[in-house]
Amino acid sequence: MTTIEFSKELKWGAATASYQIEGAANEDGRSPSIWDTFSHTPGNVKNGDTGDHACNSYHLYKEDVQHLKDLGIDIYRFSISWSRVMPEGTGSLNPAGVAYYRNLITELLKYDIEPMITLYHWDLPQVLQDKGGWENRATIDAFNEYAEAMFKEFGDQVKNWITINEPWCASFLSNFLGIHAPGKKDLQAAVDVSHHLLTAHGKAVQSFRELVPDGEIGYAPNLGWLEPFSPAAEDQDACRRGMLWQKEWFMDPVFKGSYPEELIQIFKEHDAVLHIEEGDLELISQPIDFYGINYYTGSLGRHNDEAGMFQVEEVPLDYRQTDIGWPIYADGFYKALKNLNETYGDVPIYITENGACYNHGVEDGKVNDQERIDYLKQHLTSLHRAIKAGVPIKGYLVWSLLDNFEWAEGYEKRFGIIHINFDTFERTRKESYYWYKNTVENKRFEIT
Ligand code: JJW
Repeated sequence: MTTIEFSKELKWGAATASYQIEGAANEDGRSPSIWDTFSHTPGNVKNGDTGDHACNSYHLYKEDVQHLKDLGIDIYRFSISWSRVMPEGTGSLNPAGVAYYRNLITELLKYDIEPMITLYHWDLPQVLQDKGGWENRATIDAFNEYAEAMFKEFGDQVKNWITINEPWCASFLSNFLGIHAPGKKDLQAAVDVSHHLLTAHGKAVQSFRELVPDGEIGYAPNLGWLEPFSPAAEDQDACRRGMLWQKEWFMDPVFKGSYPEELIQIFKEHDAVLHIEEGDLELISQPIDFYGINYYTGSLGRHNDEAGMFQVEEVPLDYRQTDIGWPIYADGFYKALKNLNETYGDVPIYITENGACYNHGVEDGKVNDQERIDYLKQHLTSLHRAIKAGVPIKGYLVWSLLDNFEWAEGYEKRFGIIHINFDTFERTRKESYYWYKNTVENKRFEIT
């Protein structure tokens, strides 16, 4: 038996996002977001699922906080629905929307659970999309207006903030690959969106320093890990290009004040130009207090002429994958963290998301999701290795507290440590919930 033990300082948490859990899409003055439009357009989401009802957390938040309390965690990461609190995208606040988050925060603080707010978890108000969305620089100012309003409303009670979640997904997956809202397939649009998201991040950080001087703010890029298939230069190069797209494109501007030249050139060869205005990179590269990493998967990568813009083909290391088809590569988690620390220095890191999709159902009142427990053990072991290697990890947040609306995959793909019956909204704690509770309480687990 082997024991993995963490220090008392490491914070533990769980994460969710507004559109994935709240439901109440048409209640109390919330306006539609791009995800309402996208999910209601046939063909975009598996089984025609939408976030109209989701987990109904808008009404059941007190029950959800009880599950958090019993879990014994330190931090709950959730996101604010921009269109719920500011239905016109800019301008006046919707009191009912603000009250929902105020009540949630109050409930969390009652049990000493620290709130961590994500400002943008992909649900842009549709009214702003109608004016060009993130392709339009005006959305940078709109985001800042919304962010400032939230800092003023909640900055006294909430000290942990994240500006943008997974900018790669919100730009390239959404505007180049067309898989997420708004569902475009336009490289130029995606490049513009990526830069505007980062600029919006920088501008909001600047406002935060004025409005919440005692708080901490960061952003949460997602990345997988591509390990070169062989030491051959062509495999190394292919992986470098693949990682540049996920990592350096979204992190060099923040930590080095520049975009990777090699990638600017590759985009140019595909007729997409990076448009930067004066002052953008200064805004983007302001110091942040931490960054979040969302890690799920990784592969070996090798050169293949036919494999897209970056000529990198992914080869799974073994045949195990989670129920969403993502290869399991816990070693990549360690390698990614170590590499990030070497590349960007000792900026504190939260693991803002890590978890696994397994679609177990309820049997005799139980959900036996041993595979999820195994996945968490493997990844927490990698995390422990990274901590041992000197990477400054502040906390680990599991994705997700609840099964929820998994974007283009709909409700079929389940990431929760709590099972949701999407007809009755009944919550059932999975075996992984009890395992995580035990791990959080003891700061350790056993590998047998
Ligand atoms: C990539 C796969 C084609 C969320 C992707 C699809 C198809 C070339 C999970 N993280 O629900 C990445 N998630 O809201 C945030 N992260 O393309 C939180 N990334 O490629 C979770 C989906 C994702 C993806 C999904």
